[in-house]
Amino acid sequence: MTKKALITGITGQDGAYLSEFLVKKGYKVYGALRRTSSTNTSRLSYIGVLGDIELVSMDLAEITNIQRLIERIEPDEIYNLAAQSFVQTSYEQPIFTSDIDGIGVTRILETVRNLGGKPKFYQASTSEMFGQAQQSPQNENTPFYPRSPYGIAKLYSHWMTVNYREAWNMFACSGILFNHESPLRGTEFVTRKISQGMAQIALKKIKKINLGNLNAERDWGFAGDYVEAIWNILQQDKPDDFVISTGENYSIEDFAREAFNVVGLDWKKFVKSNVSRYLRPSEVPSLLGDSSKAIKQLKWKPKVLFKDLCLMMVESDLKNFNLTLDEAKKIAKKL
Ligand code: NAP
Ligand code: G4F
Repeated sequence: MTKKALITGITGQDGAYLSEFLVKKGYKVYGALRRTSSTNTSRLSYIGVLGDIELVSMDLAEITNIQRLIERIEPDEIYNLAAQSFVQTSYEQPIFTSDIDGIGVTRILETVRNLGGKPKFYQASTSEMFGQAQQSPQNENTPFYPRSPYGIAKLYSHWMTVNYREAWNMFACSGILFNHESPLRGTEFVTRKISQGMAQIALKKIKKINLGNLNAERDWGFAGDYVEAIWNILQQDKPDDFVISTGENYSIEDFAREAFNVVGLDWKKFVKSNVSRYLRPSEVPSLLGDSSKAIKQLKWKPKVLFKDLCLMMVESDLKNFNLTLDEAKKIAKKL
């Protein structure tokens, strides 16, 4: 029988990659999006799945909406990817972030519980929960120390997911995913800001990219690899939580160097650092994941690592401006 999956946050980066993955596996995919003033299904079109999924309306702020939708669809699996996912914004909108990223998850969990706990549930937990990391690398047993309203809201929903599993015997799991990027990454996140900015510099549209703290380190993987792990987590015999990461970390400076290097430019000439509006009130200095459990139990491992990820993102952003890598390299020689 065809399996039914409900993906919240369908318009986001992971929503696009996960829906592509599930459609290929033969799932009937329902993609939940919230009402906005203009349609924002561009990632789904870009990846070519818009026609293969059914879009449904759902906002994590509204429990009646969540209940009606889940009752009607009767999904086998729910992937909760919806969130206010930008850490910087969570300092400006801590209450909204807590409501959507924290209580919003409880709204889904309560709905599933009230319906007899049938659909399997995946929660998009995050390495941001490790925050001021208490040990390195971080695994499933590392104590949490979130440093942002986003990280704190996500920690609440992480523990709620654990609690519904233990208290109500639900198949509720979390993937503790480290940063994962792609050509579909939001342009406010640092990797995409750099790859897109670099393409704009090559086209002489801008002269510099303004960034914040270049010393922070992240364990960056490719979103296309990570959605495979997400699906795998719900296919296990027992519900559990897994750290998903590459096991390598690099600084923001490393990313800028590598991205500019792709076209032969020296990043130092084109990046302004420590721009105050991009500095975090409480920074997460370094994240590095240990995915031994996922490698062993899920038989999962990342395929795209740092250098290839940089190249993929730079090439894609150049292409968005109708530039090939060779053309960009020629232009770069004159900059
Ligand atoms: P993203 O691109 O920012 O997508 C977030 C999605 O959530 C969007 O579809 C957004 O809709 C939706 N959303 C926001 N508020 C909502 C609300 N009130 N009701 C319903 N939907 C709402 O994020 P992503 O990178 O794909 O990440 C997916 C999930 O994984 C998020 O929960 C994120 O926190 C988590 N995560 C991400 C990473 C990472 O490195 N990417 C790492 C760990 C965990 P709009 O398009 O309408 O804004
Ligand atoms: O790209 P970022 O905004 O990602 P951040 O804060 O690590 O959060 C992302 O990963 C989390 C997983 O750990 C997810 F849960 C979350 O949803 C999101 O996807 O910033 C990365 C680092 C930070 O240390 C930031 O201070 O880059 C530093 N940075 C330096 N200059 C900048 C900038 N970040 C942004 N966004 N913009 C800058 O100009």
